[in-house]
Amino acid sequence: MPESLISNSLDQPSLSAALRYDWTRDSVREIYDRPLLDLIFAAQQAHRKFHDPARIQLCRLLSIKTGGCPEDCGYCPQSAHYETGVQNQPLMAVEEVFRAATKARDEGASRFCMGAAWREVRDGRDFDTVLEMVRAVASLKLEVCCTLGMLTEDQAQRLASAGLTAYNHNLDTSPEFYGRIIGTRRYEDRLRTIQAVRRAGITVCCGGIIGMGESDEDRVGLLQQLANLEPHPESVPINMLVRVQGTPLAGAEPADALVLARMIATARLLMPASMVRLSAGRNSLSREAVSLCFLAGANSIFVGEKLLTTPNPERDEDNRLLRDLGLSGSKHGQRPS
Ligand code: SAM
Ligand code: DTB
Ligand code: SF4
Repeated sequence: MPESLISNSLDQPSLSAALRYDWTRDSVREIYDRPLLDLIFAAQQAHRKFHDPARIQLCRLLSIKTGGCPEDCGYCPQSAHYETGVQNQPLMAVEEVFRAATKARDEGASRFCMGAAWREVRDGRDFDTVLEMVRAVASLKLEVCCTLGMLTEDQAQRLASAGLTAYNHNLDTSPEFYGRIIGTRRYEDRLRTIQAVRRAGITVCCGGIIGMGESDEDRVGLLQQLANLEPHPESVPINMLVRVQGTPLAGAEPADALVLARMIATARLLMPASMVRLSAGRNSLSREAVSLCFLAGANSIFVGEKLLTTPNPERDEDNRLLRDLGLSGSKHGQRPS
C-alpha cells in the first residue's frame, strides 16, 4: 500500500474510519518489507494515536489442564503425539485457580488467561467447572481469557454469560504453511471457532507464532488473515517459538528478534486499535530486543515465571525493565473510546 494511504487512514478523526479489513497480500507485504526503522517509526506513530505509550498491560497465564492433548501441533509440548517430559495434569480445582488469579491481581496483572490442552470443549462436568472458574476470576475484576480449543456457538454463549472477556484461538501461521505444522485440524476449523466467539459477543484474541521455519511470505499471509477479520481481533498475541525437546520443531532455526519486531510493527499498522501482545519467547530475548518490540507497538506481556508449561522471565527482571524504560502496567487494555 502506498505510504500516503497509511498516513491518511491514520489521520482520520474517527477511529472506525481508520480501520481497514480489505488488505491484499501485496499491500501487507509492502508494509512488512519496508526498511525496518521506517516501519517501526510509522508503527510507533500509529501506536500513539490509539494507545497510551507509557503503559504495558501485564497478563498472567495458568495451565488449568495440562498435557495429553490429541492434536499434533508441531510446536506444542502438550501434544500426546510427542515425548516432551510435560507431566499430564487433570483439570484444576476452582479454588486453586481462584487463589492463582488473586495472586496475579495482587502482583499487578490485569488479565488472567486460562489454558487447557484440549482439542475442543466437551459439554459436561469439566466445562461446567471451567464456567465456574470464569465466574470466580471475573469476580476479581480481572479481564478473563480462556483458550480451550474448538468451541461451538452455544458453548461460547455460555462462556459469555459466565463473564468471559476474551477467547484465545490462534491462526498460528499462513493458510499455506498450516498443514506443515498441524495435521489434525484445518485452518477453517480455527476460523469457525473464532466466528462462534465473535457471535457470542466475546472479544477475540488471535495471533500466531514465528520461528517455525516459515518464510516472510507466511508471516505476511498470517498478518493478512488477521487484519481481514472484521472486526479485528481486539488482542493479537505474537509468539516466538519456545523450542521444546521432543517436539518436531525442537531443532528449528531460532527466530531473529528483528523479524519479531518487524512482525509486531506490521501488526500494529494493520490493526492499530488492537492490543499487540509480545507473548511466548521472551526468555530468549535481550532487554534491548524487548524494548525494540515495545517501540514497534507491542503493549502487553505475560508476566510470571511460567507461561503454560515453559519458563518466562523472572518477575523482578521484568519490573526492572519496565522501571528502566519508564513504563507502567495498565489496569486494563487500552481500547479505543
Ligand atoms: N489447546 C488450545 C489451542 O490450541 O487453541 C489452547 C492452548 S495452546 C497451548 C495456545 C497457543 O499457545 C497455541 O495456539 C500456540 O499459538 C501457542 N503455543 C503453544 N506452544 C508454543 C510454543 N512452544 N511456543 C510458542 N507458542 C506456543
Ligand atoms: C498465546 O498466543 N500464547 C500463550 C497463550 N496464547 C495461551 C501460550 C504460550 C504457550 C507457550 C508454550 C508453553 O508454555 O507451553
Ligand atoms: Fe493441543 Fe493446543 Fe497444544 Fe495444539 S497447541 S497440541 S491443541 S494444547
